[in-house]
Amino acid sequence: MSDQAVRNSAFLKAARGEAVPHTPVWFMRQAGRSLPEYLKVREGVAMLDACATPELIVEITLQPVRRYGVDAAIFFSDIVLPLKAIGVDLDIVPGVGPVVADPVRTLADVAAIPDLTPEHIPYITDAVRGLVTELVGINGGTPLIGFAGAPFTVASYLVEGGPSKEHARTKALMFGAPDVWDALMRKIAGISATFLRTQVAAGASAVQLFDSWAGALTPGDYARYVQPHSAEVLAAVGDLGVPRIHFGVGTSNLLDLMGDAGADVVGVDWRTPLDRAIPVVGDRSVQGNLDPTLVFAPTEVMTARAAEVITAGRAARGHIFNLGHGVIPSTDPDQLARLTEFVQSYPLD
Ligand code: 1CP
Repeated sequence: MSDQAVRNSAFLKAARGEAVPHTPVWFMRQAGRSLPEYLKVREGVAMLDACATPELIVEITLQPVRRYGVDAAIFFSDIVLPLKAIGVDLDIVPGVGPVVADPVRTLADVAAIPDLTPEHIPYITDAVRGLVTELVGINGGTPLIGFAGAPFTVASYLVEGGPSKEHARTKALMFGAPDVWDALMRKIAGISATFLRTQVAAGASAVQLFDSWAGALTPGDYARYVQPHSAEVLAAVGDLGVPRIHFGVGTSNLLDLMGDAGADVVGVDWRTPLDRAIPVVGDRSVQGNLDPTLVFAPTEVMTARAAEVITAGRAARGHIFNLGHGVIPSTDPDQLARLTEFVQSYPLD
């Protein structure tokens, strides 16, 4: 078992578009509230404190790998962790999400946000190193996915001050104050790029850029106000030789642009059938996209739908099975175990 084994894992092969021994599978938010072992280690520990404690990061990241034998681990952290690390006054409020004390609205607000350096996040480097050492010995070598928030999605939390449905203030800034918008997006792009580079430098084998809320945009606005900045983040890790996954929710009209931003793999949510997504993303791999609520259906209904996803994924350059968005906290872990087993043992042709 070695780095070579990790490089030859089904997950990385699919990401590179090479032949795979089985369809690789992992789940967005595979660590977290659906797991009793997660709830146990998080008892009395605030989310952002957990994200700054290497032993907890390692343990929580490994929990779903041990339980399900998924084909990749995703680093346990949050898209707002880098902001916290540079001193932005924010918290992750249970049941709500990230809440920012002083929302960013002006050029002076943007100028007051420091750039991120690896020295701000030594616990990230330590945790990635610890994880990579452990993961090399799990299931013949399991890759670690590093991640960051894309500029638009992170900007939404900074500008709104918390979770938002409409992203109205964010888009008002984008439309009404393009100079402030541009400065903010450049600032976040630099922060996300450093966050990704730090994880890869410490041993992460792939990265995922989460632009969860990009689906709020028209293709024209995405291309003009957002894509160049996400492209900057993806380009910043282009020399590191790791596959880049680019994911958003409700992005059926943006999949080509998200691919063109510099992705090797385009993440697709469950609303867009893969047979529609694949011609749009062209010569890239795809990741997705079972409706996350199908785990609440009878097992044979869930697996029948998973089979459809796998079959449709065959037309892509490479396919990584996932849910169309994160694991819903009330998900039964035993259903995810059955789903993992089903995907990994599904005949190749
Ligand atoms: O106390 C808790 O358990 C809080 C719940 C929680 C968890 C488990 C939050 C708060 N973040 C996380 C971890 C997390 N966040 C991971 C690693 C876990 C894994 O994937 O196994 C990742 C990749 C994220 C990324 C993240 N955070 C995204 C992008 C992914 C997505 O789901 O679209 C987003 C949008 C966030 C913001 C955020 N953090 C937490 C919540 C509840 C939210 C969403 C709030 C909202 O609806 O706006």
